[in-house]
Amino acid sequence: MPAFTMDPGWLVYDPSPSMPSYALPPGAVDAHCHVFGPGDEFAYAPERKYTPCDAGKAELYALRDLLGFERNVVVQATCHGADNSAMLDALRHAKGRARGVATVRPDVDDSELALMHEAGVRAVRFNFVRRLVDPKPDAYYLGILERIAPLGWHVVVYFEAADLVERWGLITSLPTVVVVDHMGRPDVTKDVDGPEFARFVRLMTEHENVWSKVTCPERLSASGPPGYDDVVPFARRLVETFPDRVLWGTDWPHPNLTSHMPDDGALVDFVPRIATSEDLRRRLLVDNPTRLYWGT
Ligand code: 0GY
Repeated sequence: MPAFTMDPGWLVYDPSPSMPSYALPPGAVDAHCHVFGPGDEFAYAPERKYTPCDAGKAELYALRDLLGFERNVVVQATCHGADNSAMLDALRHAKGRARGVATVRPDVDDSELALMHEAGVRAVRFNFVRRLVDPKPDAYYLGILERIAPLGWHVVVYFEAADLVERWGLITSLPTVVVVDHMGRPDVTKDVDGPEFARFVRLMTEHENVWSKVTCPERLSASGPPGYDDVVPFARRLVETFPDRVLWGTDWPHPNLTSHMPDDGALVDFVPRIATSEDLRRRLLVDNPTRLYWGT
């Protein structure tokens, strides 16, 4: 018997994705992906809101090689809470080809932070999405910020469009680079020029430390596969307006999808539709993540 049983109805990642038609440039980084367990080796957190399928480092790095990425940024998933063991183990087996984004609590030991840095962690994630975590007061996040300041780490934030209004003060007060997951989860059935997305664009315009991942068409789209056409104008707007502050990643193994599981090869083929020149694609896939996570 496995230690954990995935949630009923959980959609498992595609075990045999297609080869993308788009050939990724040398040095391309998958800047948003996760590892789940395996649960027998790295237990899922008692406070988790979901139990996923196991999806470990071997499968992640096989996907990296198949799609043509050179590096990964492995983001701590909420099913592991603040126990970063699976993510750190993935980094330690990547031979320098992976960096990490951790979840920590304000009382984390300095020695633990130092070990994480050595393994390749360069950021913490503040997650405000209520179906994934129980919300905490702003002071909690500011406590974490104090702890990571000596390490020079940045902050990755995950919120839904409505949370941006509530957390605007906190998010705009962060003194580090702030990377927003999945464009702040816009409602892509609304107008790209409407007030909701304008608020997000204003965040990035007024705060030059704010970056965005132009990720997850499969999660944001109402029109669905294969084209995820409704997501294109949103992602393209950010890529063209902020070409030096955007990142892209697969989001493998795609937690909590309910309608369909994407083909990761087809997701790579989405990139040329949102970054329409070779220069924009090189900045999105190579230059920006390499500068932010490898410092070069
Ligand atoms: C994502 C999105 C989700 C989940 C998590 O850490 C997580 O559990 O990030 C989601 O359910 O929207 O970025 O993988």
